Amino acid sequence: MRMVFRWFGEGNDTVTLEQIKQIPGVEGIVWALHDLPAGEEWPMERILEVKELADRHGLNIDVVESVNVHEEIKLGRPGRDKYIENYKRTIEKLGKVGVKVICYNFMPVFDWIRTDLFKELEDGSTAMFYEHAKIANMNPAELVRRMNENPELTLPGWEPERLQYLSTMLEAYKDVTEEQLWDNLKYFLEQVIPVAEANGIKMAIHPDDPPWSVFGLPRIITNQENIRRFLNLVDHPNNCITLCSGSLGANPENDVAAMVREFANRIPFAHIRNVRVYENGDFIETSHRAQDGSVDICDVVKAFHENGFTGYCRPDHGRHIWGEVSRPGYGLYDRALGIMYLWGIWDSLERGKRRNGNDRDQ
Ligand code: DNO
Ligand code: MN
Repeated sequence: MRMVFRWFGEGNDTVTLEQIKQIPGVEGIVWALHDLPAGEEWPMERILEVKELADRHGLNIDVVESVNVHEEIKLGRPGRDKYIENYKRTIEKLGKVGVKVICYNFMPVFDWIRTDLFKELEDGSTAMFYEHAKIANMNPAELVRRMNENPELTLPGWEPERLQYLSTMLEAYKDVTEEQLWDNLKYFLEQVIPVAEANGIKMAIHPDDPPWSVFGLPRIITNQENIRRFLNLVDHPNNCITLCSGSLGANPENDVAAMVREFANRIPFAHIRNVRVYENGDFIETSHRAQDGSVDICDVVKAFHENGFTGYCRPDHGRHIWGEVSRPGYGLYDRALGIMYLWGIWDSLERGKRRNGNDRDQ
């Protein structure tokens, strides 16, 4: 298991590269050019800037998250070919500087959705929270109207430029079925996977978060069966997934460890974090510890270990603790604690394996 840490870039993150380097066992940053709009080809000078900075701190840049997919591609519109060409050029450039994994997602319009970014917990820490009824009862058209009148009603994680096009986008997706989204994903993969292979890169799709349809928009990377279907769309070793235990774990029907066991050879990158899921469908992001949430993190790590996992792993989100002020979910403290928990499980499994091996030798 190779530990990496998401970093949003100079001037765009409260965490420094010096701090990241001091977390035990962290070897690289998970990065992107966050200011570039989806669909644009990434300039080589900008990529090299990040590489030089990371090199100077002894960190690698092997994992990129995300090269975002333009909506025209997800919508399957004729304009998509131009954006797919740009995507291919970006893959080639990233391959040249040694990137090994590109994480992306195929969620229409929105990335992850939460209703509260700083929900207070009993111990005074705060975490990201999803209130099921709030989203389920929201009519998107009504929502857009209210948000336009009242910008503070905006839901967290919604980028301003997306908000602007929100009504147009919701309208555009009105007739896009799940089956069409599958077709559009296949079309995209058939073009980019050969380029990824030629450049030594694994494309790793991130599951939908939460893993169900929101605002009537189709969502397809949601459960074990659909991930199986995804991997068979283009059955190729470079067509892979990012296994995110927190996203998939928000649906209690998802057995995350079972997914690790089934898809092990197609998981080059893992996000390991915990969520506490309530009966009414609400969920909150908790500490990584198995006892604190609904996902059996010990079993998830064990499943990776059993399969000799040599891919990259990051702790994904954390709570906000000890008074730290950071971007939601991306503080230093709780993610660093999460890493130490993951290493604790991993290292004891490694010791156990070695001990058993020695026993057999004697
Ligand atoms: C949620 C996060 C996501 C992820 C993107 C990847 O679990 O990891 O925001 O970064 O969906 O494209
Ligand atoms: Mn994730």
